[in-house]
Amino acid sequence: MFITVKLTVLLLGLSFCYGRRRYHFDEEPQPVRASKYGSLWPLPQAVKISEQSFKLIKNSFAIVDSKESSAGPSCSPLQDAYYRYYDYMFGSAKHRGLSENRPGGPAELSELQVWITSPDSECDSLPSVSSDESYELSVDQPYAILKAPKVWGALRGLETFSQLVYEDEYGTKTINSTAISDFPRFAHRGILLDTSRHFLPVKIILATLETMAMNKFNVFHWHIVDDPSFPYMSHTFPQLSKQGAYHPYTHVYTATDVQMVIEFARLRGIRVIPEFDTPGHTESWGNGQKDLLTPCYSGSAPSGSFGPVNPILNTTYDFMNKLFQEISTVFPDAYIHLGGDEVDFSCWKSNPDIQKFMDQQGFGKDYSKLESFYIQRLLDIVTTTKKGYMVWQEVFDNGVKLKQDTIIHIWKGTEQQYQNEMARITSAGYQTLLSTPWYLNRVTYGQDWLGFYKADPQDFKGTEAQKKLVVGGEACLWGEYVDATNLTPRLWPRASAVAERLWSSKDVTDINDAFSRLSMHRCRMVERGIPAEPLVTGYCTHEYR
Ligand code: CP6
Repeated sequence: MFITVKLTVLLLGLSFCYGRRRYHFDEEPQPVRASKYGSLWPLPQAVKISEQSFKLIKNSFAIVDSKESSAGPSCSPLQDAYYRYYDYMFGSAKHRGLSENRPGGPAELSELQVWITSPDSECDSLPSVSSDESYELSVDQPYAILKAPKVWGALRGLETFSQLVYEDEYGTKTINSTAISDFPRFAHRGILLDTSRHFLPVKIILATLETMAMNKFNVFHWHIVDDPSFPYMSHTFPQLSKQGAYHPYTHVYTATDVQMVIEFARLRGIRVIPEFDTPGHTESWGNGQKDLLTPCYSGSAPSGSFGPVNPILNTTYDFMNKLFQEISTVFPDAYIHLGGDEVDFSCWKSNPDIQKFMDQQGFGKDYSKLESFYIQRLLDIVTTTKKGYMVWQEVFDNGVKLKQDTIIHIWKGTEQQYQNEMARITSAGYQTLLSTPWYLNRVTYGQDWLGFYKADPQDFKGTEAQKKLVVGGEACLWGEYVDATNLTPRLWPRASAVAERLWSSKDVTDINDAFSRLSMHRCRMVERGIPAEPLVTGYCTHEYR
């Protein structure tokens, strides 16, 4: 239920100005009006903003634990976030003389009290797919209160609180009396980064995690290795990155790097799910691991090139066993992504040993049966690590037997095709995750955020029970044409459109309202130092510098 009161003076601080003319959307040209929800993004489930406003004064405002909170000064995700959000709210505040004490100005709000209501705050835990991210925020006198069962909800609520703060016409930090009750629509809201096509320095991964938190994303899908390079430094198989990375020392992720990424993400309520994609997309693995890949043949002799992982050798499975034992301890999340996409059969077809094996197994000429044979054995290995797994859709399409808690990740097809795929997967009782409409590496001219925004992961033919099996979605930034120079503006604010689709209520579909809020949200990211690209013509009050 949304009860709202008209706002008058809001939106001055973080304004994106529309100037003298109308902006024309693809379909329906309409004048752009400021949203009654200010710059909130993604829009909370229930918002009530009143006209009464309070001022926030840098030197007297504080974010504190409430007396009743189950979290205290040793709760690192909260203490860290208090500093972060204090800086975001006041960092750019210039000293503006006596404006804060002008006569007739608003009353002061001096505290935000944060109250973790459940006995176990989960301060020292890792976020998971079942983490409670709900919160309730009340901004009123004498102090604002943020109530959340767990730290994860408090983190989301702190971001929301910071989004309510704006500068009034005197430059005073101001917040309106507000009541918000909020929770995510989907539990899995991810970003995929590809660190194989181009190496991404840890610094830009951390900057992406920081921006993800501003957009309430909660999963970093780390497509860490692929054909062109193997930057993951394995302690069991050091040759993999020595021979397979673009550079053995400068273009690798050490154990310390990986731990840093995981802890930085945890402090923001973000899970890190690594993907070690096999049996295809493994060219770089072959450099450091003899006999792992299938030798391709040209006629009766090996051609010198290699194909997918060789599925007919026991040594392959010994290797996978040891590697996934390591991965399952280095990456603490309960899930690992096992890939399984785009396996090219031509090399397998050319190899006489593989042909013989196909005959022995009775696979005939159906190479998807060989692929399934491999994946089945890999799944058995990963099951011994007690992890859940995610796989790309081909694994389901090929009829591999999957554990019931497997998450099937949809990445291809037209709208019609991916919606049919979602119907098939969920009617078989599996959980699913959508990426097809959210390939942010694809660029077109114009406002392509609209297309990302309009896609809805529950728009397919199915029962309510089937719709519940949709765990969420991921925006993908494949790395062929992306490195640290262009990653950030390619991701933001286009990924923000996906963020709102995955967090907010299904009926949040007003394009004009979204445009207004997203323009301001984008300016806020710019103000926070993130070079997020513009949606269309216009300007920010505080431009990027
Ligand atoms: N790499 C891997 C890729 C892609 C996939 N897997 C991909 C395919 C088509 C497009 C974009 C990315 N680059 N390992 C498919 C999941 Cl358009």
